[in-house]
Amino acid sequence: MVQEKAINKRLVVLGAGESGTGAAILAKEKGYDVFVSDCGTISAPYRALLNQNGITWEDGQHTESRILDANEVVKSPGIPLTAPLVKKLQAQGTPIISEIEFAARYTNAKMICITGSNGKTTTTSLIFDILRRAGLDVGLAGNIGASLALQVAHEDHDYYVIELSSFQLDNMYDFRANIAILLNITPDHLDRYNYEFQNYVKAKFRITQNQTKDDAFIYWSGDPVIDNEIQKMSLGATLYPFGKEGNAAYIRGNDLIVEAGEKFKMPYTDIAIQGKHNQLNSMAASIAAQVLHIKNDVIRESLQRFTGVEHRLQYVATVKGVRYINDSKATNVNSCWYALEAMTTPTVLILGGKDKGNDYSEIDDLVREKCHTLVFMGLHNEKLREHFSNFGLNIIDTDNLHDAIQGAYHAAHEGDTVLLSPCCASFDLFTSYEDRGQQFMDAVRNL
Ligand code: UMA
Ligand code: ADP
Repeated sequence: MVQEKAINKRLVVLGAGESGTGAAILAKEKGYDVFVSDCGTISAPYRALLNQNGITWEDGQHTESRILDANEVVKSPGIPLTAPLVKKLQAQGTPIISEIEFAARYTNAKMICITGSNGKTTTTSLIFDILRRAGLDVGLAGNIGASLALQVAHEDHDYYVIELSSFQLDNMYDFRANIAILLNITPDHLDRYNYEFQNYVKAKFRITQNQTKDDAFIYWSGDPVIDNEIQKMSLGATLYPFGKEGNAAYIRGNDLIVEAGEKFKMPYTDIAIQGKHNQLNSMAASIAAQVLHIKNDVIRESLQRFTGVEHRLQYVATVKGVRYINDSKATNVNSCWYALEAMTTPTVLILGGKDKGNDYSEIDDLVREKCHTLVFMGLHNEKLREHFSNFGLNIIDTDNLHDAIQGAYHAAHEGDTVLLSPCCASFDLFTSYEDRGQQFMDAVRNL
């Protein structure tokens, strides 16, 4: 643990959402002179928390003179590195760190960190479930919703299972993950990385920085991007690849096999979360558990009982013989690929939203194989139209959820599946992917 001398140190926190508010509260507790600045409107619960803790804040603006005077800045992950103020801070050499980096200075907990383009939340939640079942004192933190900083301030745990986004990793320097998991890397968030995939790849690999041989790096060996990057690097951690026979975890015949500790075997059909992607997530989680010396019986029980997280290939209802599936969290093309891959009936696919620089060709083959109808749901469907119009499929072009669901409902036949797996962010029509998923489920239940 690095214990900084905080007294009189001027710390500015940029952004007062979940991340920034948590960082500010921890900083105040540790004796920093804290100032929080948010250019939007700070929401009422966070404002109340800041006030309760006697923290000075502003919203509706970033007062530059005060911010540029900081000794150190904690930046919320939603603020891009290209923001003019961030560039000014960088130019004058002010250290800018993420809330996770800051919080980690004040805990001795073991850190189990999960990143990847897809599967982070599922794998993080599954590992959390295993650790809790094993009776460990564990917190769930990071990109999954709850800030690490607030937990460290209020209820420090022995272990943290932390979902890390590339945005959080961008500003991490001294942080060391005891267990780092890299699930996969496919294009996402390219708008934040100057449309250079390699910049995004590098951000993901920051999860391995500072690791030593006492730490574990668990990664999918079947991912060509990860494989290529590993060839170029010298990694300090003990490596636990998964996915191929002979790795620390793999599928042989009908069995999931894990060999990072005492050999563990179970039929993969007994895993509660289904689909090839969830087999991979289960491998990563099981290796992490074995590295932590958790008993195989506990791992088995968790894999059998953990039923997944909302908005990820979530069954909603069957209406007139048609199954409706909510995969609203599929906010990039690769996650939609796995959703389509898991479909076992003819499919009506609802997709569209805020495009993040998508290349839809990745799903071409599966769309041709599984879908008879595509429903576009977004304010800017031009790219979808251009890409899919010559596939010879039934295309329904909409700009709202009501029309999209009605279109899907009339196009689907008994025995089909209607799948919401949008490939895109939700912000053109909805406030979040949760809002999109919830509205979809409500509408389906009202059909
Ligand atoms: N803001 C500024 N200045 C700016 C831009 C924004 O002050 O130039 C302010 C906004 O007005 C707002 C605040 O910053 O009040 C929001 O900060 P934020 O967007 O970083 O959001 P937080 O509530 O702090 O949540 C963040 C993560 N959000 C993002 O990365 C966008 C949460 O991940 C995370 O759970 C939380 O920290 C705690 O770690 C959410 C997410 O959407 C789930 N993540 C992305 C994803 O999964 O795709 C990466
Ligand atoms: P993340 O937190 O990385 O966004 P989630 O677990 O929330 O990951 O899943 C997001 C989407 O990706 C869902 O549509 C889910 O079905 C799909 N998914 C889950 N795991 C994987 C994986 N290992 N590879 C590809 N897609 C996945």
